[in-house]
Amino acid sequence: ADYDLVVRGGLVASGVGTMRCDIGIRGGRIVALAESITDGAATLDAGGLLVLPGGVDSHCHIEEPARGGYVGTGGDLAVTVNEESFRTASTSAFAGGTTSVVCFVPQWKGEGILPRLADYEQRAAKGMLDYSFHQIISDPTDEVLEREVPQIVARGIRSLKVFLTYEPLHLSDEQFLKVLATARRHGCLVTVHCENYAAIKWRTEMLIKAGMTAPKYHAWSRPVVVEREATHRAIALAELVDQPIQVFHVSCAEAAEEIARAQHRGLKVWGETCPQYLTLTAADMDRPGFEGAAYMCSPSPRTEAEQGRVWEMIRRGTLDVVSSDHCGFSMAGEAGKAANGRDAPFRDIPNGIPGLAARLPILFSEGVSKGRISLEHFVRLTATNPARLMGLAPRKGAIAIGADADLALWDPKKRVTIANPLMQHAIDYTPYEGLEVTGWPVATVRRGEVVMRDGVVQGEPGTGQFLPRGPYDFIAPRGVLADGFDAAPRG
Ligand code: DUC
Ligand code: ZN
Ligand code: ZN
Ligand code: ZN
Repeated sequence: ADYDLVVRGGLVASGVGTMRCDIGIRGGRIVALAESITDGAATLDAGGLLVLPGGVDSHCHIEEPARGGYVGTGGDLAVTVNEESFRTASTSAFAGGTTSVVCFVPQWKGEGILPRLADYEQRAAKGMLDYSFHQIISDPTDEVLEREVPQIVARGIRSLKVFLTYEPLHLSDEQFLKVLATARRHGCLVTVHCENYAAIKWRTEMLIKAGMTAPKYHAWSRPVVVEREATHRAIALAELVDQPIQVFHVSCAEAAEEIARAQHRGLKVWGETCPQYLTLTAADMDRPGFEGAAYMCSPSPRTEAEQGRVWEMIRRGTLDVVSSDHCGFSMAGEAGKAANGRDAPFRDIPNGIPGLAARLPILFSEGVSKGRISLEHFVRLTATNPARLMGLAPRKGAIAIGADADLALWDPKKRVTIANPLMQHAIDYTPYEGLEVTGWPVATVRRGEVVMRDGVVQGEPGTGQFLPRGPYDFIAPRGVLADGFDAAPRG
């Protein structure tokens, strides 16, 4: 046979449109797209189905040892390792049609980055998903910036992640500027968690003093204005350095409008949002006792009206990537949401929700099935754009000759009620339990191998590949400098 696998009879979707064709796969890659291909050693029947590029989730926390476990300001620094392993994350991703991720290598204050990277590389190699890394910078010493960052760039890591909030992670403006300058010198994208640290800390202290400690006050501690301010500041500092950035998990129109203004000025600023900002609200955290913790993530989910405004910023193209920000903590047991007790104040409950498997079904259903966005826009948001912005294209994110054969075979009419067992992750709940969706993946192909069929995940642990990234256009600075003085020359 000419091909290892042929996908026959599907409607193949790309970021620019759809076409009816067969796909010939050899050696894990797409080598033919034609009206009819018959000579495959194996055949996958896609009749009546859409064939989408496998999802690219460019923002997932997997098996990430976090000091403080993404608790709010003030909590103690107990270490929680995010419960999802690369193996369970792979199962979950394949169940939901996603085939590659970009996840986070931690840095802890007082440490360099290389030892933890070596440990993390070993963990990641045990999964089935293809993966790339963002390097978190929480302690930007000269040693880290001048000696270690060039080494991780040489190893194919092309994005740095900084937090403007969280006690053990946040950077001062001066530290952030130094990271931006380092990224410019060495050719990395900088991704940013934008919330104002001091404002959240102050409000949190006031709320707790007033006895307002239940999970729902998490949202009160970080209203829209703290996100808008930090987004504005991140953009301003990136403009000063002439360094491209992506603003992570935009939850509200006011922050998105800061991004839109920057884009209109010609800056290389991109914005990402997540399914939780399209389907959950702050009211979800208003449940008896500890239950509200299940919906707690940062930024906080907002209101239904805000969800509508986020959709509008997606439609306009201001927000051009939808990732999951998968960061799972189980509700039961002592390692997850209850790490600091079931009556802990909201400040001490780990932030984050699982969403790897739910991302594509929710965005397809709420977006395409409900007529908010087109099918090709869905493909751009979930695969093509994240692959391009992260430097994974043309290998990932598109169905094209020469690309990896990563596919999601999708039944656009299948109606499913989301329930935790369908997520196939290690977390004991999903915040989307009971949500009815139209459209569901029926098979997932990773580099030519069928790794999920009718919900049954296959695949050998240890087959996920690291995706090294080289220099690429999106991360090249514009060369526009205040007063023409280059404070961060490239080299
Ligand atoms: N937000 C979360 O909700 N979890 C992980 C990190 C983050 O920024
Ligand atoms: Zn974040
Ligand atoms: Zn995150
Ligand atoms: Zn250098």
